[in-house]
Amino acid sequence: MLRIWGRTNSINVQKVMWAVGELGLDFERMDVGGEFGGLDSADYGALNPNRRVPTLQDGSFSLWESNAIVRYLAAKHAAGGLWPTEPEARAVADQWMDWQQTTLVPDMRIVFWGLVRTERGKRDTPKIDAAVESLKSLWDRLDRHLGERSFVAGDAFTMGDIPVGAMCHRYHALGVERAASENVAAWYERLKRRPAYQAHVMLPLS
Ligand SMILES: N[C@@H](CCC(=O)N[C@@H](CS)C(=O)NCC(=O)O)C(=O)O
Repeated sequence: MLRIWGRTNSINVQKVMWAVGELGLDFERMDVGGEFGGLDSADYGALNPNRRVPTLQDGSFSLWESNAIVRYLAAKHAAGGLWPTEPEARAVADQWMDWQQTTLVPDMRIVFWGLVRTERGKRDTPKIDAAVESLKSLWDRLDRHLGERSFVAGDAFTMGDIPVGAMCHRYHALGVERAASENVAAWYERLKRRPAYQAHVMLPLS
């Protein structure tokens, strides 16, 4: 059985849990990180030297980095489905997975930490406002891409939808001003109909 280490309110854990849910795999999840602590132990450090969540254990194999875990699970259990076998579709899925980590995360982190994890009086409002503005044009890039396809890598749901899809729920839940982004909105509605998204991603912000 798979073991996933990480608290449910971590977006990076949510990506992995969503993938596990889509694949219908048996799992046990261990609450570590955030208020649960546990990342400083020697045993956890041996599994994940970054001391972050998530970490996956699959038998004697362990893996960290959420997007790498999603790719691993998809390749192992759903080649031709969640893991596209056609090279161009897989590359496009990979592209948007990397884009989420490298391009979307910095501004999303500023807004999420600023509004959800920082007391009102201590917020750096100009910095948060600038990130909110920047996010409009970032999400617009995905909006233009989704104008020509139903999902990130084509007309079927794949691993490429998972990192940006998890972040999309968080973006909407933050309640900040967003651009119209009609294609993102329609795609988000499609994601919201997926039981694994409802179970593992559509959780209250905390
Ligand atoms: N790039 C890593 C980032 C991992 C990361 O920063 N995780 C955060 C939670 S989203 C964490 O472990 N924070 C410390 C904690 O939970 O105590 C990944 O995608 O897995």
